[in-house]
Amino acid sequence: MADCIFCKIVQKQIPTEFLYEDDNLVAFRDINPQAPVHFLIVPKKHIANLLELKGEDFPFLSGVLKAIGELTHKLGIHEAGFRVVVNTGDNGGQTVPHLHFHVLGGRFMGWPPG
Ligand code: DGP
Repeated sequence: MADCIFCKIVQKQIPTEFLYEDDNLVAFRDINPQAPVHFLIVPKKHIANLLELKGEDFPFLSGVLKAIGELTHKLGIHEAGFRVVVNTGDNGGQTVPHLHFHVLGGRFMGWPPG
C-alpha cells in the first residue's frame, strides 16, 4: 500500500536488516526499542490490524509462531521469558496501521502495561 512505512520496509524501499523472513512475513528490530531485545514481525501483505486477518492468512499466523520460536532462541530470550504485543487501534496504542507483532525481552516487564 502506498505511503505505508512497513510496506516500504517489506519491499526494501527503506533499507532494513531482516532478522528472519519467510514467504509471508519479515522480522526486523524496532527503530525505538523498549527493551534490550525488541523486534517486530510484519506480514508482507498489507493487513491493517488484527481484526483485518482472514482465514486465508492462517499460514502467516502459523509463521508468526515459528518466527517467535526461532528468534527468541537465536536472540537468547527464550529462557528468561519475553512478551508478545499487538497494539490495535487508538486505545491499543497502534501508531503504524500495518499489522505487527512486537516481541520484547531482555528485561523484566511489569503488569499491567501502561
Ligand atoms: P505501534 O505503536 O504498535 O504501532 O508500533 C509501531 C512500532 O514501529 C514502533 O515501536 C516503532 C516502529 N517503527 C516505526 N517506524 C519504523 C521504521 O521505519 N523502522 C523500524 N525498524 N521500526 C519502525
